[in-house]
Amino acid sequence: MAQDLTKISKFLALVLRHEPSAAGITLDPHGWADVDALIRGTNAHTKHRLDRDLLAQIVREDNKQRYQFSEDGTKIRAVQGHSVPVEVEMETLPPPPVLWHGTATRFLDSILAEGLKPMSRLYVHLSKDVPTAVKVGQRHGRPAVLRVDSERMAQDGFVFHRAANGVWLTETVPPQYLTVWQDET
Ligand code: HQG
Repeated sequence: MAQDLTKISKFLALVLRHEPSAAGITLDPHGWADVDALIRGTNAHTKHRLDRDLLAQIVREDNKQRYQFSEDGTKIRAVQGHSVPVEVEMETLPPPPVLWHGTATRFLDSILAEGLKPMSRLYVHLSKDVPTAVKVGQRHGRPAVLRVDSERMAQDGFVFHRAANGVWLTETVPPQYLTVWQDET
């Protein structure tokens, strides 16, 4: 994706997950923003120039499929990653036996003591494979990967959701379900 599209996409993530007021808009209880209001607000509040075609291109080409349009195309939302309290409808389903969480090495002591917490977001985000978790961890510093015993968590009654883009979400992961993953290859 071209550089300016990436910048607009980052702005959309901010607006649709964390700070709708940055575009002078509000989200409905399910996280939806009105497409016309978002375009108008982005053009009024920022240097970005957004129109329907560009927005559609960003949604289509986003490398993590972070956004979705409503069926009639009048609304848009982020499929996961929110810090604002919205209820995005998601599948609740049994997780794969193992999931992964990428973090930075400097957080490990705290995570192994307290478990994984959602921090500023609504959920703890889990990856379906190690390479994805490594990339997530690299965003924070020197990466470390935790193995999550999601099978045992599910047996113990923890609930998992899968966002429309395949990211797994759960409210918290207590430390007894975590082990630090070591690359043995
Ligand atoms: C850490 C990106 C200390 C946690 C990614 C993480 C993901 C703790 C950081 C999505 C802790 C929060 C989410 C504890 C958790 N003590 N640190 N008890 N519990 N942490 O960014 O999972 O590109 O909110 O390990 O790909 O890194 O934005 O969460 O390092 O899917 O679409 O606190 O965001 O996707 O950081 O990333 P974040 P995350 P996008």
